This record gives sequence, C-alpha cells and structure tokens, in this order.
Amino acid sequence: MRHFGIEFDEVQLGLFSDTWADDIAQYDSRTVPVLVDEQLGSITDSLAILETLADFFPHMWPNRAKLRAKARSACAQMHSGFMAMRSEMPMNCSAYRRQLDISDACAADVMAVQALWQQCRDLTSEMEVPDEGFLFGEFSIADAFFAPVVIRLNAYAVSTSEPTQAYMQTMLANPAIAAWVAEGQAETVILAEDEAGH
Ligand SMILES: N[C@@H](CCC(=O)N[C@@H](CS)C(=O)NCC(=O)O)C(=O)O
Repeated sequence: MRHFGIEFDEVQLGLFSDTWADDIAQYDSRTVPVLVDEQLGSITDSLAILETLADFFPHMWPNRAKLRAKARSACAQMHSGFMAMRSEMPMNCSAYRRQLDISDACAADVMAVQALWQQCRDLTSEMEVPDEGFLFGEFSIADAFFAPVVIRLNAYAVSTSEPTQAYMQTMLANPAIAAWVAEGQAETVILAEDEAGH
C-alpha cells in the first residue's frame, strides 16, 4: 500500500505481548496482517488483503494477462509453501548474514524460491515490458509477497545466485521496503528497552 501511495493508518500490535489475543480480537482477527475498511469490514490474511486491494487498484498486479497469471501462481505458492524456509529462517529485519544451520528441506526451499524468481524474470524479459528489476518488471503484489523472503535471505548466510542478489538489491533499495525494514529494526530496539524495564 505504501509503495502504491494508497493512504492508510497503521496500528501496531505487540505480537508476543500479554494483551495480544485481546488486541487482535478487536479487529475481528486472530493474526496479522488484517486490513480494516470502513465499507468492507475486516479482511484477514495477506492474500485476501492484496486481492481485495487489487479490486480497487488493479495496477497492483502486472497488466499483461500472462504475467498476471504467473504472479498469482507465485503468490499462491508462497502463501501455501516454502514451509521449511519459513520456519527455519524467521524474518528478522535486524539480522545480516547471520550463520544458521539449515535442513536439507530448507536448502531445497531456498533453491526453489530462486528458481521461481528466475522463471518470473525470464517471462518478464520475453514479454518485453518496462523492467525496473522486479519480478514482473515494475513492482507488483508479487514483490510485496516475496519481500519477507528477500529479508530472510539477507538476514542469514545462505548462498544465493547472482540474479537473486540483483533482485534482492532492487527490493531492499525500494523506498517502501526500506522503510518497512527500518521500522522493524526500530521495533527491536523498543522491545529490547522494554525487557530491560525502560
Ligand atoms: N496466512 C496468514 C498468516 C498470518 C500469520 O501467521 N501471522 C502471524 C504473524 S506473521 C501472526 O499473526 N501470528 C500470531 C498468532 O498466530 O497468534 C497470512 O498470510 O496473512
């Protein structure tokens, strides 16, 4: 939403706090993210949120049908897959190239996500659309969906291909993603201070 200039108010909840269950229940949800719209009510789940937003802002998906289909497929795969990578490499905006022992299943996920990105990039270059280095040329919902993977690959010392590194640089330089990472880093500081009793 930030990348596309869609106005919204952000409410920050303490994910691991004592009041979490009550706090999130106020938004008729059990998990974040949840989007609350005056007309539509509470929309829980990242994929549902992005599909709902795309009803109103269709340019959030690639505008060519073939790229849009591939983008939807990539998002759905991310949403329901890559479980080993998601559980063994927790998203941590403050970590950088941290050593981590990963299972074969996690290493296979890391390879598979890079292969998927390459397929997206290859299709994009075949279609000759404006290319700013994102999965489908210009930033789309697919990039928003994979931003947490980019942040994970940056956080842990896992080897990545050159095209992956180029994509990661493009993503991390995007102002909306850079702001998200910076806010995540600032949040860690707040939690650390709270634990110390300040
Ligand atoms: N499928 C959901 C997953 C959401 C999810 O797992 N959110 C986590 C934080 S990233 C959460 O709210 N966990 C709190 C809990 O499970 O109590 C989505 O993509 O929106």
